[in-house]
Amino acid sequence: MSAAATASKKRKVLVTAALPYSNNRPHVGHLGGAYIPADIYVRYLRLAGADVRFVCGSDDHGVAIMITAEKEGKTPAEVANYYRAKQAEDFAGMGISFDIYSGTSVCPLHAAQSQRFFRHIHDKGYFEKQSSRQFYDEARAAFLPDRYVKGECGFCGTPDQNGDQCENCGKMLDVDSLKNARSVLSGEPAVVKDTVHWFLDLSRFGTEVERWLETAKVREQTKAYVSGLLSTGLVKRAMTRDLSWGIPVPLQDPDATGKVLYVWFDAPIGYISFSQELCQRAGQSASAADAWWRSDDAEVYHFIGEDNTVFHCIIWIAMLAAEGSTRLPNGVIVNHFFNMQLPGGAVEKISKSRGTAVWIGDYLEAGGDPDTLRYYLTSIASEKSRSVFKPDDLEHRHNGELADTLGNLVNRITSFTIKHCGPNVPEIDADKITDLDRALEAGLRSTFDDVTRELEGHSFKAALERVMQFARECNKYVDEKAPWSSRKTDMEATKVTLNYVLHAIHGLGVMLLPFIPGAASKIVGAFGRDLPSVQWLDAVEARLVGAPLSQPPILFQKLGAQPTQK
Ligand code: B3M
Ligand code: ZN
Repeated sequence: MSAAATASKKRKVLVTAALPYSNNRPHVGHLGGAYIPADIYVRYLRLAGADVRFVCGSDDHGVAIMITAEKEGKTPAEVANYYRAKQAEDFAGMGISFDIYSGTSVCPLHAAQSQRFFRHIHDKGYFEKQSSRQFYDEARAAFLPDRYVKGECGFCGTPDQNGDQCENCGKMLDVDSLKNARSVLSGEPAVVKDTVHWFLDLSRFGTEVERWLETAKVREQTKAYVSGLLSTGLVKRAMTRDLSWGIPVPLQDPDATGKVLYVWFDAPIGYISFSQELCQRAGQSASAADAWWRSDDAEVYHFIGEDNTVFHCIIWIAMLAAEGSTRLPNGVIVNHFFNMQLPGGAVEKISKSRGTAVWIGDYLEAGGDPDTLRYYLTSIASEKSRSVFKPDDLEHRHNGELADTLGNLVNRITSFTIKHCGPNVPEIDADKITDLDRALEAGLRSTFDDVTRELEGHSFKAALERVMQFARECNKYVDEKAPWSSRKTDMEATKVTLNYVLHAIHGLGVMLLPFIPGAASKIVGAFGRDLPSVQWLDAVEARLVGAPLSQPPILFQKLGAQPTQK
């Protein structure tokens, strides 16, 4: 049985979703990769009675934002503020239920928290100040961090790679292993020059990372990937940069002048500073966030896309171990990317520049139902390997699964019951209960157990499939029991059928709340239940006899259908 269902003490869980760079609006790949799975988990935990905080915000520093600012003729802060607001709007439109959406350049606690972290690690002697060779753009007289340079991976030869990591082989890259590097700023070949930086020798924390990986909740392929990186050995990484936009390096050292913290140093600290900001907004002190970040009773989970794995499963763990006052996360849940099927059938990577992305803002603006997209993205979730987003498939599943299997079941059973038995869940005569009815009830229970287990194990796709399998069982049950004909000869037996299937529908509604909150709240609403009072266990334990029943609105209109003639 799940911890959530049996624990007497309230479980405390903090869930984060990757902080998107604030130079972009989210597309379906982002949503399906991190934000929807995190939101499903959070909604489930809230229903299960846990004390949850869902923390996110934008990653405002770093080169990505500077490049956009340069292109758009704006300041980095203007770019960050613009996109942060758009991101918040898109996430809200999709029902992503963050408790806070802050930003690393606007959270009032973030700079100080990041500097404290840096100083603490520095005071413990874990940084090595070193002159290092960095790419440099002579035309622009600027050092070129990670993403300001592109070149060929020296390990596998893949062209057009950023300076930090090869997208193809996953190896970390540096001035020696990135070949034929060119500056993104000027397009000129990048030269290599000396500059002083503060390095964290990750190999000093190899044992901590390894030990963490043994017990952390991570998917199998994540574990294999990180173990692989550990076995080839960890390197020193510079935690400072020569940039004008970022959090100043907090040291009284002339060499620190003009330098800022590496964006991947300050960004994950955002998880902590935003949690503190959330506490302050609730009228508590910032240190109230320690109940999650420093207590062994709490759990912390990070949801991310595959490209962020190294940063969360190695660098962040090493940073936390070095700093020492904050607990390590209980899990890092990684999803792979989606590819996109284009008209004509070809499959490509989602790419902004090639125009293959489906933007959330566009989807919502065109009147797209957030539930449909949440459902579809979960049903194709890339939990084990990359999967493909197929626009036709989205419509197909919406019509076949959401409208026909689910919506139709709910609408026809509620309207049939109200018409023939009145506006309450019917009472039943126990003598009329048959094996078919008992089997449906047992099916609801086993579905609930399976779905709970899958959600606890972060297998959201399997959890949703299991719920929908039960929806099909419900349809089969109704077809077999045929209440539309039994009502003519045996109203009492018909009431049993309706009572049982209504309990099942209610259970479906509760179990679907994390996945498709809009439609699912209409389902539980049909039983006169208002959301805050609904609990996860109600899916199987609610006693609904006599509960007021109302006809919910049509849950899902078919997509692509011609308007019907009146
Ligand atoms: N901003 C990378 C990304 O948006 C980075 C994530 C930070 S999570 C702390 O993919
Ligand atoms: Zn490579």
